[in-house]
Formats: sequence, structure tokens, C-alpha cells
Amino acid sequence: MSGIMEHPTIVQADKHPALIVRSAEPFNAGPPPGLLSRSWQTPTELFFVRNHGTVPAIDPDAYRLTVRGRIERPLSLSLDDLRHTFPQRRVTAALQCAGNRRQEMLAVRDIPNELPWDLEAISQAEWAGVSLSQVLEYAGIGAGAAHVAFTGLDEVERRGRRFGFGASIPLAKALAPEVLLAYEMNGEPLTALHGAPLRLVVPGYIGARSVKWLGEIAVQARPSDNYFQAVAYRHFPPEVDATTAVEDEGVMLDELFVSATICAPSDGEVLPGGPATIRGYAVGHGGSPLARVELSGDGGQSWTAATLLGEQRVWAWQLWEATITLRPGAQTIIARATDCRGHTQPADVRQTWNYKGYMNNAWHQVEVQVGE
Ligand SMILES: Nc1nc2c(c(=O)[nH]1)N[C@H]1C(S)=C(S)[C@@H](COP(=O)(O)O)O[C@H]1N2
Ligand SMILES: [Mo]
Repeated sequence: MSGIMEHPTIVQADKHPALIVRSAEPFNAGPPPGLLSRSWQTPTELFFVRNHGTVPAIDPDAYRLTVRGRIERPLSLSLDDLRHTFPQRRVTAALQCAGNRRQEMLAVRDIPNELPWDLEAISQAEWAGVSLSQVLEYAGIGAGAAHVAFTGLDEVERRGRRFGFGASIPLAKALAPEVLLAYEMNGEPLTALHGAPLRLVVPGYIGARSVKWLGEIAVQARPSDNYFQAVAYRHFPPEVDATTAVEDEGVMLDELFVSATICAPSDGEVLPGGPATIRGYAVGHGGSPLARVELSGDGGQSWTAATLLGEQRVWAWQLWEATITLRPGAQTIIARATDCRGHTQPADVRQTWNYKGYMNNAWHQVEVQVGE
């Protein structure tokens, strides 16, 4: 593809200085939880970043999106083609990395070579672009089509090979109207770190399926054979470890799991006794709306309902708050969520532990020190 260079300058200059940086090269960072839970729509400068390789600098005028495979008409589309051929669609959706809350799993057993994300590998934006389904219908779905694969224009190195990050989603999800080829985030053109000039956004699925710097779409019979679909982002039971895992036996991750997370107070915080406001976010399974978030200050014996802030909306996260009375001494506060389809969370992180550290949706807890 023409028009790709390595970024000559530091592209994270437009990011908020308070971001927690989990790795400088490639750049992986997220907002401090206290700032994260402050706004329903995460400002772009605070939005978490997950990169596996380079951040390509793509000339938007030279850019072309290739659509090929089991379709009737192969396509090569410029950004103007996309904007002028298809109606614009806006979707507010949370994006969550499968590795969010991995840090809690490290206390069970070590997880080498993976980022120790705490609560900050999630954010929410208003995305604008065109529905993938419209582009696929324009291309004409061919016989035997069952999956849609995506490849990015970045360069990642794994197992001695260099290639673009890739993923695939089942055709049924690809034809759902919420899946976007997005050129805007929060009302502005996408920034380099978030996939400019065009990225996929798959609401309700793990972040890894939302391929940035999208170069190619292939309609095919099988899931993508890209490392990040075929090998990484597979889910194993807690008893499997790196020495016993059979790669193909893990479940390819797609829909997010329901969970509620306490952003404030933080673990270890010292607070006065009496009423305290607890704040956080929650997501439903596969992006479904939340039914309730509950808090416990007594180890899970009794639960109080939190107030859900704003609307309960599909694809969006839910911010919530609750007031609980703190007694002097060490006190543990636990949060849990139930979504509109009745999905609930496992209680203990030992139930969710897996050797890659994905999808931790155990009840979230923080321990605070309460004064007299
Ligand atoms: N091309 C490309 N797309 C990518 C990635 C990547 O490294 N390269 N990372 C994925 C992962 S694992 C996540 S969680 C999201 C993060 O998107 P963000 O950086 O905009 O928050 O992008 C996904 N898309
Ligand atoms: Mo991710």
C-alpha cells in the first residue's frame, strides 16, 4: 500500500500527562481510575491505548481500503468513496481490552509477558463512520462466506515474523448495524494512536477485534489465521497453564463479560468514618444494558443497590455511584453487576484466572483504611 511511513514524531504528545503508562514502546497506557469514572464519554486525550507494534503514519489522500474474498465485487475505496457512497452512522460504545483487570489475577499466579493492566484498559467514545454491513452489501456477499477478517497497516513482530495486526468476526456480527468503519472519534477525525484514518469498531466484543489502521477486509469461510485471532486472545480454563495449553483448544474470545468496577475510592485509600461515595463503571455481557450494580461492605453477606447514572444503553458502559457507611478499621468494599439478559459475575478471581490473563470479571473489591 502506498502512503505509509513510520511516525517521525512522538504521537502520544496529544495524550493527557496523567495516563498510567504500562509500556512505552509500543505505547500502552490508560487513564487513572478517578478520571476515568468522571465522564460517560471519555475525552480522547484520556482514552486508553493498546498497541502491539508500530503506529503507522498513513497519508489520508493516498489511503485505500481493500475489500476482497468471497464477495461479488472486489473494492478499493478511498476515504471520500466511503463518506460519499454510504450514510454516516454514529454509535456510542465502550471499548474494553480483554486484558483489563489482569493485575488482580497476578495475585493468584504470575502471568509473564502480558501487560499488568489494572482498571484502566477501557474507555468510551462516540464513534462516527459507516456501517460495515453497508459496505459488505455493496460488495455483495458470496457463497460460503462465514467470517469477515481485518488486517491493520501496522507492523507487529511475533514468532520471528513481521505482519499487520489482524482479527475476524463472524459474518452475522459483521452484518449487524452497530459495527462501524469509523473515521471519527468524539466528533474529531481519528488520531494516529487510535487508528487514523480508518478503524473498525465492534461494539460488545473485546477490544482486539476493533482493528486500527484498517488496510484490508476479507470475506472468508474460516476465522482469520492472523496470530491475534488464531493464537492470542483465546480463553483457557484456570487449570491450564503455559506448559499444558494446547493452542487450538482455547476458545476464541468475542463478546465481553459482564462486570462492575470500583474506580473510587482506590485500593488502600485512607478515608474518614461515616458515609462515603463509591463510584465506578460497569459493562454488560456482549454490550447489553445493565440491570443493576450492587455493593457490599461486609464481604458479600448483604448488598445495596447503586444508582445507575444516565440511561441504560446497549453498547455503552454504565457509570454508577452509591453511598455506604464506613466503620473504623480496614474495610473491604465489593461491587458486582447483573445485566438485562441476567448475566452475573463469578465471585472469586481464582475462578476467572487463566494463563493469558484475559476477561477477569470476578467481583471487584477494594480495601480502604477507615479512621475514627
Ligand atoms: N492494527 C491494530 N489494531 C488494534 C491493535 C493493534 O495493536 N493494532 N490493538 C487492539 C487491542 S488489543 C485493543 S484493546 C484496541 C485498543 O484500541 P485503542 O488503542 O484505540 O484504545 O485496539 C485493537 N486494535
Ligand atoms: Mo486488547
